[in-house]
Amino acid sequence: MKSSAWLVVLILAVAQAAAFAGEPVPLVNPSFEESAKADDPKADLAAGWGRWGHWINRETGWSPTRSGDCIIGYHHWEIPEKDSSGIYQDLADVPAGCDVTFSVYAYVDEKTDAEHIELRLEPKDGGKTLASQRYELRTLAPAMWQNIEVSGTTVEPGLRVLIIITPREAGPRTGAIKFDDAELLKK
Ligand SMILES: [Ca+2]
Repeated sequence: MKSSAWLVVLILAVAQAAAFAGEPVPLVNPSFEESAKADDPKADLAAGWGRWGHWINRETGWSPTRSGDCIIGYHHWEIPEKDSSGIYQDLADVPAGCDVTFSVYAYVDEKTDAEHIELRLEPKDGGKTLASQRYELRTLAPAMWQNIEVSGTTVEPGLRVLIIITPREAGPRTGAIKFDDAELLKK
């Protein structure tokens, strides 16, 4: 094949990859480096993110991180109850009828026996689930950063993205899960 033909093939492949990848929608503080408290850089709440439940904290001293110095750490071994914990962010600048993919990197520590991680899409400010993807902990390889994602389509303008962890049904519970580098893409 002539070199110009190879170039055409390469351009088409790159264009296809770009179309598949989608267009980034900026998240606030996707790597969790920014504290929610201006006077406390080590605050356990990340700027731009809401949260609920037990022991899901921004951590400034855990390792490994995937990027930067901070992550979200889920302290499964310290969870006293069986209800879920999670974080979420609302985005105004996503149009109605938009195909989106939300992803984050998760690192499951060895011997973590939580039930599952759910990534969910809801309307902005919450409401009926638009899409949900559940990852059973036992199906995730331990001790490595891996990308997990959920895809869906908005109905109204705006979007809420959520990361939800369900602990083991009954204690004692072991292990921890780290999260870093969230991303939102739209088509
Ligand atoms: Ca980070």
